[in-house]
Amino acid sequence: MIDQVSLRAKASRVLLGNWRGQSTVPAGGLYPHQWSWDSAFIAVGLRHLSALRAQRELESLFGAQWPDGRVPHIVFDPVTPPEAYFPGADFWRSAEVLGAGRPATSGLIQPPVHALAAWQTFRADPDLARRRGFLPRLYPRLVAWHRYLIERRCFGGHGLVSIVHPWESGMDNSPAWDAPLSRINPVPAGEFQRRDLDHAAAAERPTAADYGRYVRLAATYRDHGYADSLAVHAFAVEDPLTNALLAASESALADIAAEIGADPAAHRAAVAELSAAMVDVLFDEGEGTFRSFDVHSGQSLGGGSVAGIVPLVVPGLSVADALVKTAVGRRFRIGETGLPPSFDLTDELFDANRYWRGPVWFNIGWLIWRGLLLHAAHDIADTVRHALLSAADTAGFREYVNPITGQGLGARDFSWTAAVTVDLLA
Ligand code: 2M8
Repeated sequence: MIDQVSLRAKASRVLLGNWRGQSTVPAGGLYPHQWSWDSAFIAVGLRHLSALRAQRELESLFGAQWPDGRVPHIVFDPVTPPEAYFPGADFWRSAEVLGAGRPATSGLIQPPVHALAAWQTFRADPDLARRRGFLPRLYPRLVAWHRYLIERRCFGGHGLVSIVHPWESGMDNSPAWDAPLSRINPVPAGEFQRRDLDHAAAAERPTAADYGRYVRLAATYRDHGYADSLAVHAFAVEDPLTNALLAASESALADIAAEIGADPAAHRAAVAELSAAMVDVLFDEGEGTFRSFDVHSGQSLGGGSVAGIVPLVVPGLSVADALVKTAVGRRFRIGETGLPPSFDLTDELFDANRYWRGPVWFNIGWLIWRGLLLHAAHDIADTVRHALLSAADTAGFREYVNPITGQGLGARDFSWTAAVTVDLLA
């Protein structure tokens, strides 16, 4: 039996403890800056504790938006020592592109869940949001963000967004990226110094070879002035998670547009177009899941990634029933455990402890919970909700947990784990 009052108090302590004045760090030691999609999930939880802070969380992130519309995946905290995180601001050198006087950021992106978070944040306290002009100020920025994705990142000619680095997927070392990553020549481990291993066990993090490839891809992008073209990007993948969150966020943008007196029609049309393209290009009917598409090789990737069932968050998705079936089937077993593993439990690449190669992540669990509710799978959604709350409680708001034993892994006092807990309890 979960003690809901005490769990909410504990989660609130974590979330408020990671607040740094304008935004929230994912975890004090391992991630001492602001991360893009973390801030969106954090706002969803924070809105129940302080609607003002939740609005600020998103405003500070969009304050670092680039003129081309991209929302950077990391906004660096200027008072945190440079050696606290690798690759830091001195690696990305955003000022060389943006000029001085702007926040130092990375040049990559992360999944576009922000409009969804902005709409949820608005709904927590509409009066405050209206008084502060929260949505009228954020809406054009959200539109510019989505426009960047659609206009600058559609490399495959399918009307779908490509990610150009595993870090952009948010699921950094997912087995889904093994094939396209294997073509990248890693930077030798001696040429940079990882900082993550100061805070987390090596067996729970990406390997040295993965990191060498991450650094190569990021340095190449940087050295081309963050220009988006297939000639620059050796890694270009249409990922179902990114595209599904864009579609769900376009649906939220329609609600936001209607609230502020703008025309929601284009956003509704975008939801329909994105979801049709996803089903057309990425859906694997035989497996009942979405796969990524590797733009360079023309191959489908990663049928075992949980990213393939996250499109449940897209309103009106035509293949939702098939996804629910896959979610409860032997590969993910969500109906029994309530805890979605990040990778197919039956696949030989499944690794119960290693980061995005098997462990359960609370933001993904939250998205699937929402998707199940959206498609009227209420009982399964309830199983997921209970399991997430109990896992967060037992493990103590860890970054991720082993899907078989429930053992807590990665960072402690992790912000989005706490944020999702607060939202699930609301
Ligand atoms: C992880 O990624 C960062 C790089 O962006 C890292 O490993 O250093 C991922 O889990 C990502 O999804 C998350 O946003 C970030 C911060 O929590 O950490």
